[in-house]
Amino acid sequence: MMTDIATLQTELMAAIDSADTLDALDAVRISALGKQGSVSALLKTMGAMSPDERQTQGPIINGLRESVTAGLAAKKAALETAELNRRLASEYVDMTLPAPETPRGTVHPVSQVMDELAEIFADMGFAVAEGREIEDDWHNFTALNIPETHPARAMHDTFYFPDEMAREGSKMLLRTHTSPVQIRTMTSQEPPIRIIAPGRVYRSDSDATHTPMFHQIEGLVIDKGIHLGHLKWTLETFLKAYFEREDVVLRLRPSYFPFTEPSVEVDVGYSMVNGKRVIGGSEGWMEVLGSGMVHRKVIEACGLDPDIWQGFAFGTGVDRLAMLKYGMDDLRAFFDGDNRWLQHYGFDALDVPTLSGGVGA
Ligand code: 2NL
Repeated sequence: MMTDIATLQTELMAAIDSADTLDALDAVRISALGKQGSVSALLKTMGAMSPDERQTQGPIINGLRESVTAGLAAKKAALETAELNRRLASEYVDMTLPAPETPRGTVHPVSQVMDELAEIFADMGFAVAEGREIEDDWHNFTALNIPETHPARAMHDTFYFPDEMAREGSKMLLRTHTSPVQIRTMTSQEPPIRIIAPGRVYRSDSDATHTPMFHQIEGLVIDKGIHLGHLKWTLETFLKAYFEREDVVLRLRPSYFPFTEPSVEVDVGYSMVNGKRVIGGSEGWMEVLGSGMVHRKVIEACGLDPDIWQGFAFGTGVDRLAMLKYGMDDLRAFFDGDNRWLQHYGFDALDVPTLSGGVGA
C-alpha cells in the first residue's frame, strides 16, 4: 500500500509537471481529484479501515491529496503567468493609429429655434408654459370662442379620438394649436400673466408646406391696461432679436381670428440680396405672425373680468421661423430624420444660444 501511494504520487507529480496547457492540467486534476479520480478512490477506502490502519494510512493519503492539490495550483499559476507573458510580448496597442470617429448627434433646428425663442422672451419677462398634446374640445375650441360650425372643427382638419373617449361631454383630440396651454394658464393662475407656449400641434394636412405634426409658439400677456402698442413693441423687439437685425420693419394688417378682437396679421419686410429674400428693409412683405387683443369672450370663459383684465396674444410656426432664419426650403425634411440633413442643418449641442453672443452664433 505504502509503495502504491508513493508510486501514484510520483506519477501524478510527473503528469502535473508535463502538462503544458491549462486544459491538460485540468485533465490531470480530474483524473486524481475528480469523482472517479485515483486520489478520491484512496480517500474513500479510509471509511472501511480499522482505527489502527486509519491512524497510519490517514496521514499518508491526506498528504498525497495535499501535495497533489498544491502541485496543481503551482502549475496552474505557472501556466497562467506564461500565457500572460506570451500575450504581453505579442499584443500591443498602436498609439499612432487614427482613432475611430465617434458619431455625434446635432440639435434639431426646431429645438434650437425653440431655445432661442425661450431666451429672447425670457429677457422680456415671459415664462415658458407647457400643456398637453391630447386635449379636449373645450380647451382647444370652445374657450377660444371658436363656434361649433367653424371649419377648423371639421373632421378633415382635426384629429379626433373616438367618441367613447369623451370626458365630461368634451370630445378628445390632438391639439390643433398651443392656445389650450394659455387657456389652462388663465384658468389656473392669477394675472398678470406673461407666457409663451411652444410645442407640437396636429392638423390633418399633408403637402410640401404642411405636415400633420408641426411646431407652434404662441404668446400671451394678460394685465391691466394692455393695448395694441404693447403688442407691437413686443413683436418688434422679438423679431429684431430673432433675426439679429436692427432694420426689421413690421407691417400690421387688420385680420380676423375668433379669439382676438381686433386681430392683426404681422408682416415683416425683406430685401433681395443676390436673388434671395433676406429679412430686413421693405422691398417686399412676408407674413410671419398672427395676433390681436384677446377677445373679451375668451377672458370671460377663463373666469376673468374683461373690464379689469385685457391682453394680447400671438401665434406663429416654429418650423417656419427656422426655415426663414436658417434657409431650409422643404418643411417635410424637418421630420424625415435623414442624418445627412441633420448633420447639415443641425446645431452643436454645446452652442448654447445667448443674447450677448448672438442667438444664432
Ligand atoms: C397664427 C395665429 C394666433 C392667438 C394665436 C390666442 C390664444 C389665446 C387667446 C387669444 Cl388663449 N389668442 N392665440 C391669437 C392670435 C393669433 O395665431 O397664425 N398662428 C399660426
